[in-house]
Amino acid sequence: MTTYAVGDLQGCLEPLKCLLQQADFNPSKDRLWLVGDLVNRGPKSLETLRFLYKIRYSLVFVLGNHDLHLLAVSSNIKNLKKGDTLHEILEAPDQAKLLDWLRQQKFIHYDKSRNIALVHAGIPPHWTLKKAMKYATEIENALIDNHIYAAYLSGIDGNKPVKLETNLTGIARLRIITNYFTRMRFCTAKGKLDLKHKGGVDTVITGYKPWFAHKERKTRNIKIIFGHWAALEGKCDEPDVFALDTGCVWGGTMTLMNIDTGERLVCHCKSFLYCNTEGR
Ligand SMILES: [Mn+2]
Repeated sequence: MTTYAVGDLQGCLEPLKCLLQQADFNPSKDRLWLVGDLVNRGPKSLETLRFLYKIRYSLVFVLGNHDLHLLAVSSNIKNLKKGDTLHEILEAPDQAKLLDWLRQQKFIHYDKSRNIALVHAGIPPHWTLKKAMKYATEIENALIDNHIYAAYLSGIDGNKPVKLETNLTGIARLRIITNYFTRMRFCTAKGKLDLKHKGGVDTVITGYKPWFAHKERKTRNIKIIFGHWAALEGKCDEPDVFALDTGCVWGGTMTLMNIDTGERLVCHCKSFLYCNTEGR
């Protein structure tokens, strides 16, 4: 049994299949971890979800910002945005089954035996793993609770507040926790977010650093696998932090990593003519 992790799919099914074939992936034996953003901007969001649903017992995954956007759009809570490629899912006869399944997923997965956490964007530097697990539960509960679901999804857009203050309550609290897990790139040592900059690690914002680069980061005792940040091109100099988004949907590559050996396989997405140059 081998466990692999793959970067952001965003509806790019052929590159995923290419990687699974290269790895000789067997769903009855092996396991596949996904960093989230399974859908949107790419060409085959519906087929990707259907493919993953079929092998759902072999999967572990966390939700990304695009997955949350899909849930909001499909519940008529939000409108489609320019560049969204979610139309097919919204018209699919099996959408309820697929979306229900998405709704039940987590924002962090921690594998105790390997001491590895899987998240979409990251874990802010001032949080311990224990805190991250606790905060993730708050938004996971909001997602599955029929009384809070609509309010949660309609209230999570926005860049404020920039920090989780302990006394913060209500939708603002759920929004900042969601932004940490699904949209974070740069922040201060105390977890103040900058959600505007999307460049690489050399982007200079005074007082801010990539979330993983803070010296006093409280998760230095665990391994972390994440996606979301295509500008990193899969490179992260921090020991035990693994960036897997290599920008497939933007004409880059898709990356699959054996989580025990660190060995990586790459599929060049341009060969599938799925290069998407629309805005992110
Ligand atoms: Mn993302």
